[in-house]
Amino acid sequence: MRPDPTQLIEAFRRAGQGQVFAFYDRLSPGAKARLVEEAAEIDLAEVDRLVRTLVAAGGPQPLDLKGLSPAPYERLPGRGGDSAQWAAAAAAGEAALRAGRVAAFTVAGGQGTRLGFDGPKGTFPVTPVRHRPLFQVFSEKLIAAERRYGRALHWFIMTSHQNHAATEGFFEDNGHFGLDRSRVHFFRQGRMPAVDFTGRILLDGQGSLALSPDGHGGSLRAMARSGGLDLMASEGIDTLSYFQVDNPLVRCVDPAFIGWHLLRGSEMSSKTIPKAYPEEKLGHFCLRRGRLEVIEYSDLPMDLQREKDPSSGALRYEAGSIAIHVIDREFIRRMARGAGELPFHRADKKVSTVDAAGCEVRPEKANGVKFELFVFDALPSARNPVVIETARADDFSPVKNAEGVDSPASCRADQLRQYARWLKSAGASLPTDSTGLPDFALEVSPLFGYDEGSFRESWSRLKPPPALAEGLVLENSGK
Ligand code: UD2
Repeated sequence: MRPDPTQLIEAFRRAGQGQVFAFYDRLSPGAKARLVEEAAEIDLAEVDRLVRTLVAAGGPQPLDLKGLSPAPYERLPGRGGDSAQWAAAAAAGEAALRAGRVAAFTVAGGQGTRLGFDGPKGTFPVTPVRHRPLFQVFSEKLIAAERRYGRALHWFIMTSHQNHAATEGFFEDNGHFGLDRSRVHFFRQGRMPAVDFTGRILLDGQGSLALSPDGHGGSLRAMARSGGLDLMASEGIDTLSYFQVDNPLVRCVDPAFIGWHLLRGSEMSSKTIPKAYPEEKLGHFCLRRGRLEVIEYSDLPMDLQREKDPSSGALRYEAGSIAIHVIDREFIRRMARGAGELPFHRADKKVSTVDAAGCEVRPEKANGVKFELFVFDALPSARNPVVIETARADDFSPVKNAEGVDSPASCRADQLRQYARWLKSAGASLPTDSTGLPDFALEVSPLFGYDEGSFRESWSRLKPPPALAEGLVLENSGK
C-alpha cells in the first residue's frame, strides 16, 4: 500500500521529526514520492526509543560486568578436547549435510570502504595467483561440498540497498560461478536512519534521508521478511551455516561444527579461536548473568582483555569470536518476531547532511549517530548455545584493512601457508620460511581441495605430481 503523504508528514511532525520534510515543497513530484517512500520505512516509535536510550544522556550506560567470567568452550582434540566427541560431531554433521538439512548464509552488506575498494566486498579479488573474488571462493567451496555430500546446497546472501544490484549483477555476469542460480538467494538487509546528537533524523539531501544498513544482526529479520525461512522449511532445511563475506579461509559448511550444534540441541552455536594478543579486534565469549554473550572488543575494558590466567599464562578472556555461527531456522523466526529483541548499538559517525538552508554539509568530525544490530546478541536468547574451538589457520583470515593486519597481504600469506601445509601433509616438499610461508605463490582451487583431507585425495590422484613452481594453479580434479 502506498503511504499517504499528509498523514506521514503529520506523524513525523508529531514525533518531533518534522525537519525531514523541511524541503518537501521544493521537490519535484518524483522526488516527493521517493522521500515519502523512504520515510515510510522508518519506525518512529523505535527511533524515539533509541534516542531516549542511546542518544540522550550522552550514550549507553557502561556494561554491568558484575560476575562476568570467560565462557567455556569445546577444545580441539589436540588441545585437550575429547576425540571421540569430535568424531561423533563430525559424523552427525555429515549426516545432516547428506540429508540436505543445511544451507549456507553469508552476510555481505558491507562495502569495501576500509579496504579502499569500490564495490561490494564479495567482489574483491582475494586469491594469490588468479585473483579470484571472495564470492567465487565461497561458491567453489559450496560446489565441492555438494559433490562430497551428494546434496545440492542453498545459499542465502544478505546484501544492502547500496550493493544489492551490483552483487546480483556480479553473480549473473559470472554464471553464478557454476552454482545452480535457482539455489542462490539474495535479499536486502534493513536500513536505519542516522540522527544528530539531539536525536533529530538527518537528511542526506533535501529529498532523501541519511539511511544506513542496520548491522549484520538485521540479517535475522531480513531473512524472515524475505521468505527465506519458509523456503528453507519447504526444502527440509533446518540449519544455517553463517559466515561473513570478508573471510576466504572459512569452511563454509563444517560437519564437525554442525554436528556439535545438532547433538547439543543448540539453537545458535559459534566458533572461537584463542586471541593472538589482547588488542586483537575480536569479540569475547563470556558468561554474564548466567548466559553466553559476546562482548565486543570495544566494550570489554582493556585491563580485562589483558588479564592472564595465573596457572596457564594464557589470556583469561582468550575465546575470540570470529563471526562464524550455526543457527537454527525456527530460532531465527522467533528472534525475527521480536522475542528476545536484539539491542541496537550506537556508533558515532561523520554523516553527510544538509544545513537549514538545504546546502550540503560534509562534516570533519562525527556529527551523527548510526544504529546497528549485531547477530551475536542473539546468543543469550538461544537454547543450549555451544562454542567450539577451531584452528585459526583452518577458518580465519579476514580482509578488512588496506594494509597491515587483516589486509589483502596478510590474507594472501595465510592462504599460501594453508596450501603449503596441505602440500606437505600430502607428502610434497616445498621450501617455506619459519612461519610456513612458501617461497613462491601458488593457488589451490577449493574444487581441487578445500581442506587437508580433500586436498590429499586429489593430490594422490595426480600421477606424476606437477612440479611445484611459481604461479602453479591446482584446479578442478576428480570429484
Ligand atoms: C566483526 C565482529 C568482531 C569479529 C570480527 C571478525 C562485530 C561488531 N564485530 O568485526 O567481533 O568477530 O568481525 O572478523 O560484528 N555486515 C553486513 N551488514 C551490516 C554490517 C556488516 O552485512 O550492516 C557484514 C559485513 O559485510 C562483514 C561483516 O558483517 O562481512 C562484519 O562487519 P564489520 O566488518 O563491520 O565487523 P568488524 O570487522 O568490526
